[in-house]
Amino acid sequence: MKLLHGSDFHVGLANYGREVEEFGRSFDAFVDTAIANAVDLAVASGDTFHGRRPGPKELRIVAAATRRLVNAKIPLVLSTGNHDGMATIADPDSQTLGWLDAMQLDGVYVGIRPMVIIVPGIAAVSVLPYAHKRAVDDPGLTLRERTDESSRILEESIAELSRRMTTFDDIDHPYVRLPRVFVGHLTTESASLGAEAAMQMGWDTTVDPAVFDPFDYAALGHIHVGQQVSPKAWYAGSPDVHGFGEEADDKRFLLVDVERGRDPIVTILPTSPRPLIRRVVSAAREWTEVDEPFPEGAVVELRLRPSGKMDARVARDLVDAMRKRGALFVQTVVEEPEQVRSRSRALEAEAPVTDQVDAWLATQDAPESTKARAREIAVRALSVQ
Ligand SMILES: [Mn+2]
Repeated sequence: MKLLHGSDFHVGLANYGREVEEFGRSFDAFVDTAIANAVDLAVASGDTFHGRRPGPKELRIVAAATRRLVNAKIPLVLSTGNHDGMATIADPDSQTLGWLDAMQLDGVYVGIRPMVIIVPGIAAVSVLPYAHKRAVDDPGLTLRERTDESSRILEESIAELSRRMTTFDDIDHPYVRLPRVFVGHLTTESASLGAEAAMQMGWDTTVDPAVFDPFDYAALGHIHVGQQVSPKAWYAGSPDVHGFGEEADDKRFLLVDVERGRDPIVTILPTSPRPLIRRVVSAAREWTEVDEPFPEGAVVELRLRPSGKMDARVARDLVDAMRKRGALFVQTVVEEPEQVRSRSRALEAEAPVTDQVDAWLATQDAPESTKARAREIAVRALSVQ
């Protein structure tokens, strides 16, 4: 069985001069790729929409693309993400994708609650909607205990879904040969986070990726850096570059060959996100100098690093020159001397997560034992966007 796995489309996001349609084109490309590869199943692992109240353009884009999959007779399974989940916690009627579920389109399965979906002749699919950690908010527990407790509940929910599938193990069961697929939007303990995500420190529930071992493939969403986290579990990542710090990440869909009882065979299909590039113009150079060419339509972050007072007109000329060379959008950042000094600090986006946590803890006034414990929790519970 061949499936196409995409995730974190964020249709509705429009930043750096980009239109809503741009992120929509990635969802269209996902459908085109599914049809071109004649897959048996398409899987979108959450955050299809960027917001819980998608506007008419976003709805139209997703509805039209979904219709094309229906016409091509390719089943589609969607899970919900943190961006397009319930508007009200614990109220399934407030699910962003509720309208799509209500339409009951042939072969379109929306995971607005935990469920095992039988896609006839293709796969048995366990879907787990995004589980918000606030759903486990026992005020009697410490933050550490709450984080552990929500991880335990999440792992138990996944184990329960895989247990439900063990009823198919009987050799005479009609579903015994069906590949078992998991679809969900969550963080795993071993995943490396995106540069942007690493800067947004917070608390998020994490699961041990070993919990996916009973499945033949786990199609994960939430972390925007595409990666494999266990023999069975992969993040497709976002097909678009959302912001600076992730401009060097490879963006992709995953074409996956899944059979019952063996590890998945995954082929990475690169997407074509709009290039985001950084250009630093330092005081050591002439202000008017923009000698490096960049791709047509690029979003450019122009970092000005003046040693003295900067002439605003010169900065404007630089932006104009970049636009003439084909930049879609130029964001100007003037680095203050303090920022220039801070560049060497570990809080640089390129630094490993542990260094960033250490750098932050170094600024905190707390006993070393508390810091050590905070470090341990922070490193394993770093949240993502
Ligand atoms: Mn996302």
